[in-house]
Amino acid sequence: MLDQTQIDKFHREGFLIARNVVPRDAVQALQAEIEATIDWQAQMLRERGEIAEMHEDADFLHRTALLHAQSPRILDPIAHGIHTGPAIFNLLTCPAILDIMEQLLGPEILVSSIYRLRPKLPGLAEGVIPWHQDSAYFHSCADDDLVPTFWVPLMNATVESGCMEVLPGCHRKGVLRHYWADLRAPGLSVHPDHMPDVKPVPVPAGIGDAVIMTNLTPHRSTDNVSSLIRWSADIRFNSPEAGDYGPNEASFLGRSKVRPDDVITDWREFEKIRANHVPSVRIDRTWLRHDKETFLNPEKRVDLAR
Ligand SMILES: O=C(O)CCC(=O)C(=O)O
Repeated sequence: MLDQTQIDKFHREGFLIARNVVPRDAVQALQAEIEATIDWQAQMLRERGEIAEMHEDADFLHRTALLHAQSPRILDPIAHGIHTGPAIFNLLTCPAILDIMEQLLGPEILVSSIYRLRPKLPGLAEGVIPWHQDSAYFHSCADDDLVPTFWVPLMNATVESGCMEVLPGCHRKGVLRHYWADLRAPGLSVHPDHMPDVKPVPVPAGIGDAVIMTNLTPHRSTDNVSSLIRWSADIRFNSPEAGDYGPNEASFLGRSKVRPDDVITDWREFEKIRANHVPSVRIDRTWLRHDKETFLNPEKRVDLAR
């Protein structure tokens, strides 16, 4: 649980580093589930001749990078919210996390459709995430609602390995203008002419910690210049009032006083909900591509900084 000082700081600055709030066994179980998924994918890729060396002795912080050097498809089963399983479900519904969300959102809690596992591989340009607000990716129905991100490091995330960086206090500025930056992995970036003039704050975090941010908090993560994979999970929550802001994937009820029978308690049910989801709305935002956008000072474009 958060104390009142932490809650006040979260609302004032738009982010909070909460220490020792994620049970370590939940993190360890997710690490093991990811390792098993990567191993299964590696075996499949070896059978297809795409991977020659399995690197079975390499650990969680190294193996995926060694396999990725042979085939980028090693990441397919964990990319873009595809991964389901008991450990990710247990993290998404972890009582200690939902208790904190209840403090921020009240008793009706949807586990957001948008959750991601992120292996930021050492030196890989695709892992660089430019300054953005999560709302820039969302349907605008949630612009006035709080959709906290709970960013959970699955290792000791340092500045060197590319931890989160935030712009404090800027969540009060509404949705800033973004554009589709020309990076190796397509990503939205705050338009440089609309970038708040605020000093960035790096937020290193270790196992058990969480970085909690609002959907309007500008944040980014830079290069991983360490030799370790920076593993993290970003999971989100909202009250039902926020509407279907991430219609491409399925959300589910994580806690409820009004509809307790509809709360999902079994990971297999969660897996079915994710697999059977049919998008019903289209995201209503249209940001310009880097080649169509205009810039007062083109040198500040992040896509030129590759
Ligand atoms: O983990 C990262 O590097 C980026 C995470 C992020 O942008 C997010 O959680 O919205």
